[in-house]
Order: sequence, then structure tokens, then C-alpha cells
Amino acid sequence: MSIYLVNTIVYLKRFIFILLTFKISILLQSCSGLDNRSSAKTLRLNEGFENPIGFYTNQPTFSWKLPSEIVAQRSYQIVVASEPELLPDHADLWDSGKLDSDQSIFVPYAGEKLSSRDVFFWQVKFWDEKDVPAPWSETAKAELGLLKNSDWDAKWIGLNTRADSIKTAKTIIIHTPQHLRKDFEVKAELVTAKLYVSAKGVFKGFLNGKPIGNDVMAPGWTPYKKRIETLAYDVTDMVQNGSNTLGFQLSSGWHFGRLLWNKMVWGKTGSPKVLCQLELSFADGTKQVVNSDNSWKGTTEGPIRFAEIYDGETYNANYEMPGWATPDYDSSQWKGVNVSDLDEGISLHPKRHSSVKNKVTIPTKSILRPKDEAGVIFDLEQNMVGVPLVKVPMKKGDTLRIRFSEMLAPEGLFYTDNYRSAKSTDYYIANKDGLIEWSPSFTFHGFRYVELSGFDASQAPQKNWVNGLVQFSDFESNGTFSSSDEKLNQLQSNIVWGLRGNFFDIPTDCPQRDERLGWTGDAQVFTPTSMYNANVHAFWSSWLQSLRESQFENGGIPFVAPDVLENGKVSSGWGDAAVIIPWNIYWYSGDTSVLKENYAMMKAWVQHHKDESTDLVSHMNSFGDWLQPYQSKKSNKRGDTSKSLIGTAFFAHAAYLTAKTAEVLNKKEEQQIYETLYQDISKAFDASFFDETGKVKNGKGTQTGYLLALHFKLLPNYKISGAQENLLETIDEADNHLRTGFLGTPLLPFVLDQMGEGKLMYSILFKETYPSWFYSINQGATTMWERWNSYDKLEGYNPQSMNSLNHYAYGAIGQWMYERIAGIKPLAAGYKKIHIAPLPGGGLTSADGAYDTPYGRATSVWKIQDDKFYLQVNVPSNTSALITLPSSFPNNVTVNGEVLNTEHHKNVTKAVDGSISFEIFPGHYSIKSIKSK
Ligand code: RAM
Repeated sequence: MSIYLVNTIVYLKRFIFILLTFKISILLQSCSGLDNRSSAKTLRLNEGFENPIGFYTNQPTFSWKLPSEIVAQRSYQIVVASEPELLPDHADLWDSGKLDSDQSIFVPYAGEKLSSRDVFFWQVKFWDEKDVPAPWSETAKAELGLLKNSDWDAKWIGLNTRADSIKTAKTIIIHTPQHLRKDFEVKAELVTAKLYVSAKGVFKGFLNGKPIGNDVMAPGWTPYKKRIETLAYDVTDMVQNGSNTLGFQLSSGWHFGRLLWNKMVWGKTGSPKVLCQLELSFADGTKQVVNSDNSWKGTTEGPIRFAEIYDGETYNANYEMPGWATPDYDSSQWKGVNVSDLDEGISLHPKRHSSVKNKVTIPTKSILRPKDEAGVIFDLEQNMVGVPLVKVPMKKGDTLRIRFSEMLAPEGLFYTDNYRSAKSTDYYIANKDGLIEWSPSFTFHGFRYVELSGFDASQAPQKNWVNGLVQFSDFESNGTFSSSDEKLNQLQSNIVWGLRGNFFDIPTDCPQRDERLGWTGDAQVFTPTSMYNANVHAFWSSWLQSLRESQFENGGIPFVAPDVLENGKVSSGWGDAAVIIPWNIYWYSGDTSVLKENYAMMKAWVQHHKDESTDLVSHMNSFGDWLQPYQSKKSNKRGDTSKSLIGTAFFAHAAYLTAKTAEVLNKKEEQQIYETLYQDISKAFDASFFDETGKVKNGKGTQTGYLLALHFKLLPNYKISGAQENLLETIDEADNHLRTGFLGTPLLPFVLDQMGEGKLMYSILFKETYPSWFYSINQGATTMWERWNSYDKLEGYNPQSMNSLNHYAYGAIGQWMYERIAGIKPLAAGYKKIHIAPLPGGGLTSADGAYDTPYGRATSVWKIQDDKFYLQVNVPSNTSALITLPSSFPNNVTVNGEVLNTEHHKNVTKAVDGSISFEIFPGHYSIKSIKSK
């Protein structure tokens, strides 16, 4: 064969091969495309649970997302079965049948009754807008937890640590942490092992020496007299044939801790305890249960010598007990435990949101050595909440002292005064020379700087000696915001860090001083912003349960939940969390169950408002417009707005939202009652606090007074423009600065925006001088501060004792940043309809917002270039969007290159201010318009 022929054959073969592979890959692509692209995805239960174990309810709701190429859902079918093999055709628990509905979120289960420990599998199928069916989705799974107290055979166990514990101020006892253990044998072939566990206190579990799960400070914080959360772990892979050991470390946590300056709330008697039930199922059909009972042993002679939330942790390595949670360990010196029954009236219930976890690790960025101090300071350059992870050389017998600080005082001095009585100091005592690696287990700190002393002084400090383990409830980011302005981006970052720092199992006011409580007012103002930045739906629904459980018999809502103050007092604007938060969670998630669950609480709170009023004018106690800047001395942190005005405004608003809730829940009569009440309160409000020209009477005309009246719509139409002018005057008098505290600040951008004063709002937002958001950034803030002037670069800390550098309330501006700077907000609950309406200003040349709505990702990305406005939008499947272009860019609008016209585009309108609006379907759009001359 000639060489030529051989070559030709080789080429031909190659050609055929390439052709074939090309065809096959096309075929494969289209097949997989069919399956992957077309079936429903992201299958979730209730507030976003993915294949949960130990699930908290037997009333699931189902949510799914449609693939992005689908415009809308016309029908769906859900099938639920006890075995995956039964799906989709033989669903034994529920088959919804094909239902004509576009509902793809929170569809309630309507099948066979589900009970504790039940496992179910589910699939969903949808038909698109043209009635074309999609293939069945993948199968999702859920397993219910122990839903009733009677599901527990186990007993509470623990050592009595009252006697040998540390007594401090007043009646405060700090219990020595304990270790508990039990050996057990496994003889048959294991199929599953499930551990159900809780604690009065906080625990870490170990099985055969290995940690169980990675939860921090579990089970978390609830009103312990009513409800204690339980956790479930699948530990099948950790159990071995033969000998096994289950063990727990146990510390006081919130349940037995000193709280609120110096108070024992739940831990007045008794000691920390654990409750556990390890349920083993074997291949031969038999079962074995390892319960916490009187066969367990415990010791307080372990290495964790001291642990307290506010004060820190002490670890003495000389007390280490190697292998204490393994079968070989000799526990003959350990003591028998005390045993007690479950408590009547305290419900044990599966945790309904994720525990705190180590979420992010941040390294030391630089090392400082202040001249006159013993320690070395590690700067993480980010104020954070969690614990340090130290890897430090030590000498045997030495004590490493670890202190924390949010900011240094001028001249680089270590500052801890704003922690007040919280000692917030950890200690590690070394039992040998060499590198130790440690982080505390049962405390947490709020810090940017870590000071170490007591390490091996012959070694030069290295940055890798200290890392920060950032801890918060285990949720993920849900949205992003950025812009062309660096300070605005820093503000966004500070807001997100404020969220991370204060979503520590419950929403706290601050994470560092001797407080860290679930303040209702702070939570109320920050909820929408938190929803934009993280998937905190379950987190809020869970805390709302604690809020309900904390409501007083007279309908009052305590200052904090769980209620550690126990003073029976209420405050307007704070207790209103009971109404405002459920409404906001519903509005941003589309989940009506949050309204159902909380409706009774809302009504009782409105009634309480009424009881605290005369002729519908409130005389309720109030923290007022907390920390308003430049307030008169006698206001005592509560601002200058009349408390009666604030109380009446919130009373009206609570009635208004309760009416809207009644409407959603289809309670027509009650809707009417609350609407009328809202109208009546508004009249009383107007008559008591506003004169005929729309000016505040009977008190100081503050920015917040006007903001409440305008935002909550409490004035007759003819007074609105007068009130608006008065508001503008107060802003002008303040040289375009805000004069608002916790309650007024979140309303300011929305009221000004509504008035067409976006430019003014930008100028307030971009102010560099006190009081403003950027002022804190100019002073080096990496989190939101409690006060507008918590810290100053030259003068250091504000000397007031109440001064946290990690308080999320003023981060409430984040809502407006997403909704108006980027321009994404819901027009219908859960973003079934989306409004994309960016408002450029403040010299911004671009902004970029993305948000994971329950239906999928919505984005609004804009830039201004050469007098042109470019907008990129993504609208998720099964929704629709209204686009409103900025009034300053009304000309020559094109959508995906096509000129905007009423024939091809839906509902094109032009508003009085010149802004163009039109509706679009799901998909990607490039929109362009040109500046008005
Ligand atoms: C402070 C808290 C909180 C605030 C209350 C009124 O102690 O830090 O932020 O809501 O007071």
C-alpha cells in the first residue's frame, strides 16, 4: 500500500471518528438536556429544608424551582411515598393528582398522617405554560424527628455541679463543665443509628472518640420554661460492631448562664443536663436503644475548667483525659449521674432552623506590639463573632491568656471597656513544651483584635498563630449588592458582617458585651435587610415561635425574646416586632404559614396597644427613637419624638398589617374590623399630633415624627404635602443630615424616595460627617455600630458605657440599597411579581444587585455610560416583572435591541415624572435608554 493511501485511510478513519463522536455528544447533550433542563429542581420543605433529618413538623409544605428556560407553570403534581421505589406511580402517602395551578412554593401536604420518625420520599412534576409535561423531578427525602415528649424514654442526666462550682456576684453560679459517658455493645448487623439529643445547657457529642456533627452551642436558645429544642443526627457510620462509647461535654450555655448583666434566669436551681436517645435498627428487624439514664457516668475533672458565654473559657491541658469517649477508657473514677424525668409543660421539640456552626475562617492580617503592654496583638482587620483558633508555641505549665477587642483605643492601646462586665477572656494552660492548637467550645466573643500573652517568648509571633472562626446560624448568602462607590460597598460589607455577628441562634442586639439578647426592636427594623442578604426564613420563623411563647397573658410582648428580663414591660416599636416581622417574612418569602402561626399573637398585641391607649391615643411605654443623634439631655437615649406619637403610630401600623394578614388568611370580617381600627387610630393620631398645616403639635417636630406619619399613612391627604415640607425643613436645618434613631432611620429612604426626593436621600446617604453611615466608615468601621458616633479615629471610643461596635439596627438601610439602588423588590408576596426599578444617584455610575427569590435568581445590573443607561435584568421562571426606568433616562428605550413599542411590549406606560414602565416575562433582558436633554 502506498504511503499516500495509508494516510488517506487514516484521515478518513479519523474523520468518521470525529463525526461519530460529534453526533453522539449532540445526542447525549440533548438527552441529558431533556432530563436536567426540564424537571423541577431545588426541592425544599417548609422554610427551605433540604432532605432534612429530625424534621420539625408533620405538616410539610413543598417548594420547587422551574428550570430557567420555562416561562410559567400551568399545572403540577406531587407524589409522596414511604419507600422511594413506590414513586412516582404507587405513592402510598399522597398523590395530589394533576392540579391546575401556578403555585410552586409552599404547597401544603394533604396526605396520610405523618408521625415521629416517619421517613418520606417525594417527587414533583410540572406542566409548562403550553401544558407540556416535564419529567418527574429527582426524589427528595425527609425524616421526622421526635415530635412529642412521649417519644422520649430517656431521662435528663448530669452531675450536680452546684456544690463545687464558682460563685460570683450576687446569686450567680458558674457551673464547672462536665463530661458524661456510657459504653454499649452492638452485636447484630446495623442498618441505621439515629441519635436524638438535647441539653439544659450546651453540649458537644462524641461517639467512639469522634465528634458528632459540627454544631456550635447546641441545642440553642429558646424560652426554656416552654420549649427546649432537640437535634437529630444520623450516626450510622460512627457505630461499630462490638464495643462503643457515647459521650458528651456539657456546659452552662444560656440555660444555666449568667445573663443580662447578672441574672440567673432558668438556672436558679439544678445543674446542666443532657438528654439523649440513640436508636439502633438491625438487619434482623430488632432494635436497641441507648438512653441517657442512671447507667451513665460523669466527671468535672476534664480539661474545660471554666466556660461562660460572657466571660470566656479556661482549658487546662493537664486535665486532659485521652480517649475518654472510647470503649478502652477506664472511667472507674467517674461518678454516677443524677437522673430526672422530663418536665411537665416543657415541650421537647425538633429545632426548626439550623444550629450555629463555624462558617468562615479569617486569618490575621497584621501583628502589632504595643510598647507598654505585655501582649502581642493580632489584627484580623474585620470585626467578627466567634472564637479564635490559636496555634501557638508554649512552655509547659505556662498560661496563655487570650483577650479580645473590637477596636483599639488611640495609640494602639487594647480596649475592652465596652464589653462591660463580660470578661471575654480565654486561657489555655499547657501540659508540655511545644505548639498547642486550640479553640474554645462553649463561649463566643465579638472582636477584631486578639491579644496573646503567656506564649513561648523565645519565638517570634507569626500571623498563623491566630485565626478567627466566624460563627453564626448555618444559613447561606441569598443576595449580593455592589456599586461603583467603594464606601457604599464597604457599607454593604458592614451590613453583612452585622448580620453574621448577630444571628447567633437568635437575633441579638450585640454579640460582645454582657447582653447579647434578642431585642425585639432591633430585630423588627433589620428583618427585610436580613432577608435580602441571607436565607434566614427558617431562622426568623423559629424566633417568632420564641416570641409567641414569650408573649404575656395581656398580649404584651417583652423587650427581648427569649424573655430574660421577666419584668412584664413593653415598648412601642419594639413589641411591634410581633406584627411587623411575620408580615415581612410573608412578604419576602410568600409563605402564608408564618401568618397563620402568628396571627393570634398579632391580634393580642394590637389589643394590648388598645389597652395601653385612651381614645386610641397611646400612652404605652417606649424606648422611643432610640439613640437619636443630638437629642436633648433629658431624653435619656430615647430621642425627642413624643412617645405617645410613636406609640399611636405603631398602634395604627400594627392594626393595618393585621388587617392585611386577615385578608391573606381570608378572614373577611376581621379584615374589616382591623381596617376600621386603623382608620380610627389614624384619625386620633392626626388630631392629637398634627396641626392643620401638617406640622407636628404637642411636642417637637422631629424627622422621625414626620417619617412615621408619612410612611404609615396616618394623615389626611390635604396634610401630606405640608408634612412633607416640614420634614424637608428638618433635614435642611440639619445640613442634609439625618437626625433619626433606631425607629426613624429605616423609614427615611422610603419616605424621601416616595416624595421624589431620591437626590436628597443620596446626599444623606453619602454624607461623610456625623451623623451618617459613611462617617463610621471613615472611622474604620467594618461592622455596623450601635451609635452613629460609637468611635472616632482621633478620640477613640464614645465613653458611654453602652457602646457596641456590632449592632445591626442601622444596617436597615440595606433594604433600600437592594430595592432602589440596585432596584429589586417584590410587587407581590414572595416575588411572584417583581419590580425592577433602579434609582441612580449620588454620582454612582453602576450598581449590581442579585437576589435569590423563592422562584429563582432575580438580577438588576445597571451602568451609566456616555449619557446612556444600560440595564441587564434576569427574571426567574414562573414570575413576571415590571420594569421602571429612571425618569432621567426616558428616551430611545430598547429591549434586547428592539425599540420599545406598545405592540410588542406589555403595558408600556409613562408616569408624570417621565419614567417609562413596561412588563416582561421570565428571561434575560438587555435594556438601554438615553438621558433626557
Ligand atoms: C439596648 C440594646 C438594644 C436596644 C435597647 C433599647 O440595651 O442594645 O439595641 O434595643 O437597649
